[in-house]
Amino acid sequence: MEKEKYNLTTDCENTWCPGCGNFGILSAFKMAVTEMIANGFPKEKIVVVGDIGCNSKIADYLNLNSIIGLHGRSIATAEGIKLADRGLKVFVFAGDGASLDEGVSHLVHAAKRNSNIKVILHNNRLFALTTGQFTAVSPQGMKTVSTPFGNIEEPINPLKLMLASRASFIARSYSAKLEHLKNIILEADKHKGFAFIEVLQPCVSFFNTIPYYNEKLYETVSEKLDSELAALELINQWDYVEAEKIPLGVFYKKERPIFEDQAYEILD
Ligand SMILES: Cc1ncc(C[n+]2csc(CCOP(=O)(O)OP(=O)(O)O)c2C)c(N)n1
Ligand code: SF4
Repeated sequence: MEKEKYNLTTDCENTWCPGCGNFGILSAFKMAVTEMIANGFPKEKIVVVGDIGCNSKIADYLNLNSIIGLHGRSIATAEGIKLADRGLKVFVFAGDGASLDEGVSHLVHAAKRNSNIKVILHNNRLFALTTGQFTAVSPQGMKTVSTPFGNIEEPINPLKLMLASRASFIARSYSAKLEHLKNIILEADKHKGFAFIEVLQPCVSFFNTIPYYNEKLYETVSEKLDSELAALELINQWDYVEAEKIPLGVFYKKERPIFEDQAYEILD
């Protein structure tokens, strides 16, 4: 029984491409959940909300309560779950296509209302499952099946979007840095309020960013976590165009009233 408590693996066949960054996210999340369970949190009260796409197969590979939402709508589903039972830990896994294109309004409004859910964004910078169309974070000039002459548009910066949307926890990690990602997931879990974790996740089949990230990424620790200006300085080190270095870490953290708690105050 004690052993079963820690079993997070399912017998579902894994269909990710060998070398995909999603494997690292799955491992880091399992490590984080193992710590949560070891610290006494009941496994059955952890909920995984998947979206649609390669990333969201993670829900099939985790022996946890889970639900797959509609494409771009998983954040709304997660908010409903958290509102129904504030005792649950609710983790959303979604791609950049889902959260920065189709469902961008859900992401913005969940951050704005400070819903106490944790969003883990698998940022591979394209729609991978459907064979690599461009998204809001694809580089300008990138040729994909939907931009055969090169992407005309400039990418948005999701962390700046989150800062402007009043997200109370903003962080970035890398799918190949398991310990770093695990620690950030645990920090997001402890944070009381909405948490956004961007995970840079190479898609080895359609946009292999591994050499680029291995050269540019570095880990940093912010001394002024509650300062929007300090966060912006870190975020601006990489504005999704060429950069000297790309920082990883928690960039912003500041507590403010939680949506669900305020809603229950009205109801009670
Ligand atoms: C509303 C809607 N639009 C489009 C699709 C088709 N579709 C399924 S998966 C997918 C790509 C998913 O890309 P992303 O969210 O970035 O996740 P990834 O596959 O890259 O992990 C698309 C466009 C869909 N299922 N529903
Ligand atoms: S297509 Fe890309 S994101 Fe999808 S499983 Fe393969 S490597 Fe991973």
